[in-house]
Amino acid sequence: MTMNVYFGASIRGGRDHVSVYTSIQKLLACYRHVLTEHIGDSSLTSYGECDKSDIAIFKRDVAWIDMSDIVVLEVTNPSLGVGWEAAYAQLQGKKIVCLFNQHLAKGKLSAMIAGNEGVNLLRYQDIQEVAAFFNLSFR
Ligand code: 6IA
Repeated sequence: MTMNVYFGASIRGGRDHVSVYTSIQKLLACYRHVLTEHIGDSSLTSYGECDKSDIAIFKRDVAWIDMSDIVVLEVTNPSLGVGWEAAYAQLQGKKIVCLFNQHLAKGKLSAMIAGNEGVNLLRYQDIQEVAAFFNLSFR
């Protein structure tokens, strides 16, 4: 059976790290079906995907989290939506991986992620570390 991954990262919180999201999404696709292909799409700006209402986006994303076997969140750029997704996924009992890039971060990671024992947190310096982590976790 195909295993689904929900990959979340900042959208309205800012798209500065979109190239990192694209790389992570490509890595994830080697192991799982990625439900959220728009996250690494460099053409999606913080105004993007205007053809869908916020209500439609919310309902679709909640349904995708419900369908996922694992939720992977890139949390370097603070995002209200990603924080909400982490809390929802945790309450649903999903396995959660959070990725925090120590080079790109402008501040400290929220204690609600950093201090959360229900989250598998990888503090990484470069994409090779993420690749090695996925290789170990998803094989
Ligand atoms: O608060 P943020 O926008 O940074 O929240 C980002 C998170 O919420 C991502 O992990 C997404 O899964 C979800 N999300 C937020 N906006 C969207 C969206 N279109 N499409 C899909 N997922 C979304 C937003 C378009 C909008 C900028 C007009």
